[in-house]
Amino acid sequence: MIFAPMEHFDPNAAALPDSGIFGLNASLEEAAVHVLPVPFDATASYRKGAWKGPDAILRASRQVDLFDAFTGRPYEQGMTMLEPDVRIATLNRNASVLADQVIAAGGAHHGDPELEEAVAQVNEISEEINTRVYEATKQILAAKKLPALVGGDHSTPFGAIRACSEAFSDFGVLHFDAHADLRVAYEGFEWSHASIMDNVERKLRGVTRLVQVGIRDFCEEESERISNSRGRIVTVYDREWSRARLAGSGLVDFVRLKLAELPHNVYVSFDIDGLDPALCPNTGTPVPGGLRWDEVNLWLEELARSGKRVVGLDLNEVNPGSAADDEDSWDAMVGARLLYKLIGVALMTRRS
Ligand SMILES: [Mn+2]
Repeated sequence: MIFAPMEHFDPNAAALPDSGIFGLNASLEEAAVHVLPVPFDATASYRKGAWKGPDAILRASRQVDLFDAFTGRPYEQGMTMLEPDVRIATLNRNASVLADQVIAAGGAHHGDPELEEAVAQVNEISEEINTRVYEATKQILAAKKLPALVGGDHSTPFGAIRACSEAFSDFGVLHFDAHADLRVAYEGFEWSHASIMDNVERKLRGVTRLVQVGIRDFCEEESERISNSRGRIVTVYDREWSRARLAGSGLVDFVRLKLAELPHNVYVSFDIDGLDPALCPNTGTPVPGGLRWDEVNLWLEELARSGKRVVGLDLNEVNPGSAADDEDSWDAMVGARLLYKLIGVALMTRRS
């Protein structure tokens, strides 16, 4: 494929159908942002399909307007989506067959040796995904690029968060989600999408603080975990957020106070189900409530103004649903716009 050099690129024109992410044709060297696709959703416990997220977002991204009233011209710094690691598709197929048996049985806690073996194999595959994502992210960081992972389910970014936590000191995670994701080995899967922040909190010493936003679905154990975390986990429950909104309180000040809890270097992990499900109707585990589009923009724009530095990010659980292959789904259109905003904000924070 022949790439048009960046200086001949017209940001006002329609994207070519075979162009790269957001219609850009930046080379690996030119691009400040390397988008890492991880089409894996084997531990999805409810509705499958997030493995199709990277491809659906790539297609829908060509429709996103490149000029943004807040972030300006982030495209000028170049963005490219890396070729998917073919091994991940194989791992996803193998793990999904095994995981489906376990999920259908309601987990492997009944002592059934066959199910226990299936869980052990899924855990092994997840570890391989973690290693591959970790190595890929380390390479992106070594090249001084911004890593932006696109899942896949929410188990996929662990390796990316690990790599960033090792590369930066004074480091924390800003986590948008409907779910607290603090379950210990959900359904027996050590690396479940529902356990990502449990793994981050327990296994990554470099993560000094976790700030969660949009949270409205959690179990009692998770709630106690947050309360007993001595401030290491700061959870902005959706209930608290919506009450502030309904009371007409100053949401800008509210957001600033919560962002001030983050360390200087921030990794943003964005599960799209943190949004109102009207914006992501096909996501794996939708929950009523959540952030409206203008509200998520408020969070991200205040993050850009906060003086913090975004060193890595992910967008996960975007499921295009049953849209035909030649038709973009609403979920993917929202996902592509959200990804562009996340990247634009991250680039703004790296400039200073
Ligand atoms: Mn979630």
